Amino acid sequence: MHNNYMALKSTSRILSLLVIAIISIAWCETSSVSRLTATEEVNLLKNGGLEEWIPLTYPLDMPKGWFCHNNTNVKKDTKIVCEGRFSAKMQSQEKGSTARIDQRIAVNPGQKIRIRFKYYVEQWKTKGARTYCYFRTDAAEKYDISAEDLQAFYGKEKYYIIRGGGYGKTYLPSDLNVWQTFDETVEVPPTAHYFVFGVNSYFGTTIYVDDCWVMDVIETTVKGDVNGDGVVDVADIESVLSVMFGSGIDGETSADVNGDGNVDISDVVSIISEITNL
Ligand SMILES: [Ca+2]
Ligand SMILES: [Ca+2]
Ligand SMILES: [Ca+2]
Repeated sequence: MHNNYMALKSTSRILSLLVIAIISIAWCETSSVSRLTATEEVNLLKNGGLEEWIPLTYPLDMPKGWFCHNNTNVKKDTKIVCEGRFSAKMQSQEKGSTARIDQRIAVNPGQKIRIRFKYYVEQWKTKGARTYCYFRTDAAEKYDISAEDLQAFYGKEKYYIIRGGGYGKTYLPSDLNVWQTFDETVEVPPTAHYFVFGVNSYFGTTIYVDDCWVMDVIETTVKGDVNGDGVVDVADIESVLSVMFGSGIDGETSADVNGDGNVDISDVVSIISEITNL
């Protein structure tokens, strides 16, 4: 008699949970919390839009906050501009020095940084142009992390984000007369505390650079996103139910949405309140 009573109680509990779950799913079917995993759009570069120029003797203006390897090769341009009023025209001489702009920022080992800038190739000669960035253990030039160490850390393909034209490309693509976007994300290597963002133009190549960003990539976990797809919706309720009723999912710890150590109907309620903002 006692056993029957316990079985009945257990069955009715499961049935009531199922009823709650079905109601929950029906209620949330059309709602979701949008993706919150985001890249924080704060530019770590100063004057990334190349809008501020320090007037020297014409035509030797300098972009504020930037270092120019040879400022006769880098000029403020008002005609071929992607963003704002000005861009940097980088015109290396055919038998002269590389045109280069660069800027150093502080970073931390393990930090993920997104490098994004716009470029426009007007003339392409021999080697063309590429990113040429450094990581430094210290602010001083002599503490550069070597190309060999960077290649070992990133692997060859990814290394070209730092010295090249992006993932797998040794130089920027040579398509002429169109603004293009470089947009890649890399991890800061261990021991690196400074990153130098730089672009080089070689041997008679003329490119324009504008709208330069280096961003700290912040990956946030979203409360209630049990299946980890970046969205809180009915699929997450189903994931919690899978854990509750034994079939399981990958990474079951995330099913404990309210963090009380158990995976139960209260976690479903927590997801519902995330979705409905209650
Ligand atoms: Ca600009
Ligand atoms: Ca989800
Ligand atoms: Ca819980």
